[in-house]
Amino acid sequence: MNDTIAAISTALGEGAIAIVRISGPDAVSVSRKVLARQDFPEHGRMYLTTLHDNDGNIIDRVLCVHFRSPKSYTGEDVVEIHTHGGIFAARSCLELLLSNGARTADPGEFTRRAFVNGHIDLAQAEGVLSAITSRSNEALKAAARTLTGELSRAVMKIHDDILALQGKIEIQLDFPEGETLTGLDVHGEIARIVSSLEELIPRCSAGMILSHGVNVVIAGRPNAGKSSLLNAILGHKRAIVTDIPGTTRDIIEEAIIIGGVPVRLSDTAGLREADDVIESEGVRLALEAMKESDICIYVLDGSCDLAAEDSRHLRAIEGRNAIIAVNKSDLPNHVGDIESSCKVLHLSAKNGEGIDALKSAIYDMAVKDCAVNAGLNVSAYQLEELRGALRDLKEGEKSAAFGDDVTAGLVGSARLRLLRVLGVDAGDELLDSMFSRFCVGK
Ligand SMILES: Nc1nc2c(ncn2[C@@H]2O[C@H](COP(=O)(O)OP(=O)(O)O)[C@@H](O)[C@H]2O)c(=O)[nH]1
Ligand SMILES: [Mg+2]
Repeated sequence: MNDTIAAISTALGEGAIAIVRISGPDAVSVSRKVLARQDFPEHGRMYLTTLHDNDGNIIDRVLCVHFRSPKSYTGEDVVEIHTHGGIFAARSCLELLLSNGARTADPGEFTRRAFVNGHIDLAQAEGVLSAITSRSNEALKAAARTLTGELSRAVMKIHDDILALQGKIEIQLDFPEGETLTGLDVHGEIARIVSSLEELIPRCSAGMILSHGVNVVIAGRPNAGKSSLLNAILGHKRAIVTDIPGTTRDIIEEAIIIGGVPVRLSDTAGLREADDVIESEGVRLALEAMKESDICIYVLDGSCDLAAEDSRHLRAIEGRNAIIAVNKSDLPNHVGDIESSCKVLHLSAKNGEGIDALKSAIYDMAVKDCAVNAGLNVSAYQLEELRGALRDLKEGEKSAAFGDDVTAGLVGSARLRLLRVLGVDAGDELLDSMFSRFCVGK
């Protein structure tokens, strides 16, 4: 980490400005080689100057700013050069910096350096990534909470409570048989820690949903009105609707935000024994998509009798996250009562009746017990560690009456898991996988 890295930190394309960022011990000296102005840098002050190539030709008029170590994003000396937008100015600037001693930054390397230098922990790094990738206001708020340290503080507080408890258990272990530390209630203390974790984990699951969205698949027999339903949910015509069965053969995917939750909606080919190869491939894909969905909306044509094939699919979705949409409520009902433990909604894709109720049902099913309005971002790895810590503590709670080695071991294991959520002692492999998810320049 004693080299100096550079990258374009803004998206490439036409725009007012582009920012090239340089970080490392030679950030200032390398920048000076490509800038006319030599009298900077005062910390945090913007300078107007020109960028020139190695032959002295002026390339662009730019602004530059220096953040002196350790008061910078990475903790190192950082220079930012603000060129004009578009592709060429920023790219020329970067190439000049590279030809004067800087190296191209890897994806997420600025943030990785911020982490290694102790400016942020791994939970905050996840928040940074989520802020960049957020697709809704709710997701952005979760990212802001996380990157400003709300999750880190909550995890640290639980960690400290465990540490204090561990100390007490250890004293207890040194006591002679039969004697107990006065006022020590291991069981009660673990229970309190368990409930803090039980409050925190749904917030993290919510963050996961806000970041990754949910995969909702619309399935059903031909002509049930699946494509009409997709269009009705989206509020515009996306899929072709006809009265010819077998119109939709491929999977049509569209993104929509419902109550701040990003939803990927897929319309699929109607489920039937198809005799042409294209349609039967469509049916195969539809069945696969149904299986992999987070939520399945099974559409029935309410104006027809229930087909044997429908009964079979309804049985298959029992117990799953599924909504049965009895469509064509504008026509007389022929399908009768649907016996299922899944939620059944009567609606009309044609006149819009019941569509809002369907969206609410999708939202409720997606967020279930998650605290979406208080979401926090974690990676799958971090969420697994938090859940593991909860498991350890619950196990520890069982043996707590004895206040013995077993309890001490479990409580200790939970504490280490919490440290891993923050990235303490994280190995290169974990950091590689974490930061490779970032873009270059962040
Ligand atoms: N009356 C009525 N007709 C509908 C409704 N939804 C779809 N349809 C009609 O049913 C036929 C099949 O619709 P489509 O969306 O293509 O069904 P898919 O094969 O399941 O995708 C078309 O003629 C639609 O106009 C509805 O709610 N009410
Ligand atoms: Mg269709």
